[in-house]
Amino acid sequence: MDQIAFITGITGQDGSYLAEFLLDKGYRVVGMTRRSSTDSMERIEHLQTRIELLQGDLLDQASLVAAIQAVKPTEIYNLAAMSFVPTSWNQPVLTAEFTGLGVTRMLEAVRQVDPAIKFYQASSSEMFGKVREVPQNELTPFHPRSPYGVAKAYGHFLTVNYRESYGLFAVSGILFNHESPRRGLEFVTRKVTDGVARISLGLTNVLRMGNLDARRDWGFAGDYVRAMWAMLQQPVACDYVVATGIDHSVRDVCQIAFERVGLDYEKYVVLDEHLLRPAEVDHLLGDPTKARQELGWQPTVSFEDLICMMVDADMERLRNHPVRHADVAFASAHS
Ligand code: NDP
Ligand code: GDR
Repeated sequence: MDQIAFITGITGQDGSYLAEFLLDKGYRVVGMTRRSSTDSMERIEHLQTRIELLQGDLLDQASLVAAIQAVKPTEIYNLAAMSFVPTSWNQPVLTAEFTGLGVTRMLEAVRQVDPAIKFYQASSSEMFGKVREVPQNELTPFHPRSPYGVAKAYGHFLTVNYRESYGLFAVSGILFNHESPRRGLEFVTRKVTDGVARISLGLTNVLRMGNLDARRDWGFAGDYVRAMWAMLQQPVACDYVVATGIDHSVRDVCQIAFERVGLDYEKYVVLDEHLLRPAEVDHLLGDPTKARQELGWQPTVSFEDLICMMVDADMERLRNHPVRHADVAFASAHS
């Protein structure tokens, strides 16, 4: 049978890598995009002739049902969400609608159209929040620390519940932070690598940061999409933690990124208290043993290589394109 993948959130970081990966595997790939007055196709521009796009929105049940009816996918990857943690405090209701209830709408659409469709839900290490144990595995209890984390926990349990209630092949991938040159500019790794490139090119001389002591388990997004696919190829649906098993601090990100261009981060990084979060997740470290054993999954890019890859890509981008000063203002005001 032909394999057809339907990806929500295809214009995001993970959607673009997943689309590339599935195309290489011979899938027909259809992505869902929401209507916008501006173009958000930057990450999938190079795939435009190989993928198909359909309009739909996680807030609109009928649009989801219609899209799934039209595409008849064998697999659905639900990657769409409001994914930036700080915004979830400013827009908690909308975050719950997109990131939480959006999962219910997708699962209901699957049930209504064809319960044989395999379903992947993009869950998050943010569900562990104020962690109960280190490292975190599939059995670690959740204690989310932001409206985003709470919404993701709802989506996770709903996915498990639809599997148990209706026998759907529905899996929840509990992914730890993963980054790339396509990461949104407001997330910490990309904010630092973009800031380093701007400083190195003489476009600015300061990088305002929040909590430098927060620790995360960071990997490369291109590796993580392989795990999403592998979960849907298992004989039995279940949930997996995907992580490198190695943690670093935000300070480490700064140090490595600045060193890449021969600079000392301490001369440029300034603490901005406005960037501290109402409730912080201090330390996330994943235990990917189950993914390694059952999916045969392993990361291929080290933390150091990831940060250097991102610095190099931002240097290249900013050298080649005229700088929009609005970008700088936006980044420092909002992230
Ligand atoms: P991005 O923020 O890069 O992409 C989010 C995507 O969701 C975009 O394509 C966006 O579309 C789409 N979207 C947002 N709201 C809606 C809506 N109402 N209807 C339809 N589409 C919508 O996220 P990532 O690629 O980094 O992450 C993918 C998923 O994985 C997310 O669910 C995220 O929460 C989760 N996750 C991510 C991790 C990471 O480290 N990257 C770790 C763990 C989980 P548009 O372009 O129009 O804005
Ligand atoms: P996170 O990612 O909240 O873990 O969520 P982010 O990169 O935003 O923050 C990581 C840590 O860095 C600290 N930090 C800063 N963060 C940002 N954005 N900007 C700053 O200036 C800054 N200074 C310090 C934060 O306090 C935090 O501790 C990401 C998202 O992709 C989610 O969608 C996903 O679910 C989780 O990863 C796993």
